Formats: sequence, C-alpha cells, structure tokens
Amino acid sequence: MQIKKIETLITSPGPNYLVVKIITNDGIIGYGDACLDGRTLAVKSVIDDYLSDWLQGYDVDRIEDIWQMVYRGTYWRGGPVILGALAGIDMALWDIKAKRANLPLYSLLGGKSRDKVRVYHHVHGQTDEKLIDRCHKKIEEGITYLRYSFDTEDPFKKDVFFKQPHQDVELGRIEVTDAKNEGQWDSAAYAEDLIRVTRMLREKLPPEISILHDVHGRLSGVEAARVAKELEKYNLFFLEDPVDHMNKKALKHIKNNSIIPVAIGELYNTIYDCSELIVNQLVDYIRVDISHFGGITPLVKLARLAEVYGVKTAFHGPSDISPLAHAAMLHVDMTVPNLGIQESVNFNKQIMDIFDTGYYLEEGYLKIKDRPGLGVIVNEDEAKNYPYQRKYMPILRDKMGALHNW
Ligand code: KDG
Ligand code: MG
Repeated sequence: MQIKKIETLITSPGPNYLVVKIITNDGIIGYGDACLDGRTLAVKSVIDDYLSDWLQGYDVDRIEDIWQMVYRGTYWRGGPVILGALAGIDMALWDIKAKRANLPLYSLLGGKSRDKVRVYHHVHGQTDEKLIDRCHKKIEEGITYLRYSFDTEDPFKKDVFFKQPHQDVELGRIEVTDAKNEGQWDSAAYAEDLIRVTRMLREKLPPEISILHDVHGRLSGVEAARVAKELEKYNLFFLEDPVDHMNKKALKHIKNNSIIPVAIGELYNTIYDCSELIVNQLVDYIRVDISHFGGITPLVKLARLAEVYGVKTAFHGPSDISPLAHAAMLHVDMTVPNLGIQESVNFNKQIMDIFDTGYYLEEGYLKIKDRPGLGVIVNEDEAKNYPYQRKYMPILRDKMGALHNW
C-alpha cells in the first residue's frame, strides 16, 4: 500500500492547529498533528513544498524508513520546524498502520501496561485566593495533580505584576496578537514568590493533592539550585524546566544540591538532544512534546531509553497541540512501563466539535476508547469554519530592558 497524497489543513478554534492528512492508494486516511505554536505556516510549508511530492508512492508500512529518510536523508537535521513536519507525517502513518490492522495504536506498540493514565492540569491565580479557588475547582473535577502558576507583584512598584505567560491555558491563550506588547520580568521577585506560594499551597491544600510547578527556563543555574533546595520540604511532584533547556550542566548543580524531582524536555527536538540527561540521571521525568520531536517513532525510542535508566515519562500536553497529538501520546502512555504522568487540558467545545478525541477523562485519569488507529475522528467541514489567525509568542524583558526567557 502506497502514499497517494499528503495534505495539510489549518484550523484555529483557539490555537492554530496544523493537521496532516495522508491518503493511501486504497483510500485509507491517517491523521497526524504538526502544530508548532507561533510558527504554524513554516511547518506547513515544509510539508506542502518539500515532503508531500517526495513521499508520494512510498510504502506506508515503512514508517521507520520514511522517518530516517526525512530526518537523515535531507542532510540538514533537527529543529522544531522540520521535526514538527515529520511528527505530523509519522503520526498519520501510524494511524494508517493501526487502522489497517483494525487495532488501537497501543496494541501495535506492545499492548496495554495499564488501564488508565494519570494526568495533571494547570491552575493559575492572579492572587492567592484565586489560585486556591481554582485548585478547589480542579479537585472537584477529580484532578489531584495540579501545576500552579501565579502573578508576582513588583516589591518596588505597586500594581506592576510579573506574569508567567505559560499560565493556565484553560483560562487564556499563551500567544499574543500584538507582538509589541511585551511583559516585564524580575527573577529575584519571582523566586521568592515561588517559595512563598508553594508553602501557601502546601498549607492550604489537602496533603494527598500533588502540586508541581513549571519554571519555564526562567532561572539561572544558581537561582534554580537555591529555589530547588528551599522547595524540597514541600514535596513537589516535580519542578519543571528549572533552567534553560540548553544549560544542561546546571541540572547537575541542582541535582547535587537538592533531592527535588526534576522534569525537562518540551524544547528538545530529538533523542540526541536529551539522551545524555537520561543516561547521566540528571532528570527524573522526561517530558518531550510529540509534535516537536518527530512523532510516535522517536517518542517510543526515548521512552524505552528512559525505562533502562529508571527515568519516567511526563509528556508535554498543552492546548497548543491538538487532540490528535494528545491521543497519540496517550497510546504511548498506555503501553510504556515507565509512565510517570501525562500533562493534559480540557479542550473547549469548538475544539471538541472538530476532533472527536477517542479518549475521555474520568476521575483524574484518561481512558481510551478502543477505536482503530489513533482513535480520533476529524470533522474537516467543522475545521474549515476556523481559518488561520496570525499570532505571536509572548516576550518578556527584565528591568534593564534585556530579553528574558518567558
Ligand atoms: O507554546 C508554548 C507552550 O506549549 C508552553 O509554554 C506550555 O510550558 C508549557 C507546558 O509545560 O505546558
Ligand atoms: Mg512547560
């Protein structure tokens, strides 16, 4: 069976979602997710202008070979744009393979290691009261793992707030429509507030509720090591991206100075970018993003490598990747023995009307319906109602006006 056609479609029922559609010569359709927040059109161009003609006629069964061809055969390797395009194609090919076998994808990956997958959701509060309130709402929904974020008031200037732009995606999108609207940042104030808010949450929430925080690469090595040491006593499930993902040596500093579980990964694009962290056990949870990492094929390889070194998975699952990506990760989560947790979101109604997900949330766990393939039904007519919207990623600047990680 051969690839007859590769198409892309963009739908924007909130975030811009880029969907890859592969049609085989005998009419089977596979879908994949190639979303890349803020660079959607660049990924679309790689697929439409470089890959779709080239891959026409290839045997759909040869997923690994097609993956190697696109990754190594094109000579210029790496980066989220190319790996995003490859992810969409890889997911669509796995969708086809499992549909042909009339099996849910996890069955081809080794079968179930568990019946359901534990998830964490985001909670954000501009004030302590709002944050606690939001936590209670989530706990009522059955969510027991909460990733918190908060606004920090400038200690020197009343009514100026340092906002964490990766905040609770259910309450507001990350992208901005005005790129010139830049935010302010002060790491010292944030670090103190992080310690204070964590203490407050631990005091006010029941002890069985797990809390975790995403630093989003905003601290330096020494700042992060100090914070990690302070937070040790509050029993965090993990501290995510405590430093910039390329500052790998700083993770050693953090590990040498605290026993806090560390999670990192959403900005790595290949296994070659992060395998040393696993092998040297500088990370406890590896949390790459399937849509920026080349799809299911490398995700499974990474999970297997992590298993050997006792590292768990906690794949990146924000709302800026579509339910197709969430479903694909869930199939991997179902099968790997070393699942830690899955980041997840409640998608809004417009998104759910386009993507009939094939999975559902029940008492804080995701469960999968045993549909063939990824199990997601894509309503293309509905998708057309939401055309592409131009959006940018946020920008933060420190008090001297220099750019800061957000
Ligand atoms: O588009 C960027 C988001 O995917 C990212 O900021 C979300 O850090 C994030 C997370 O852990 O969900
Ligand atoms: Mg993150």
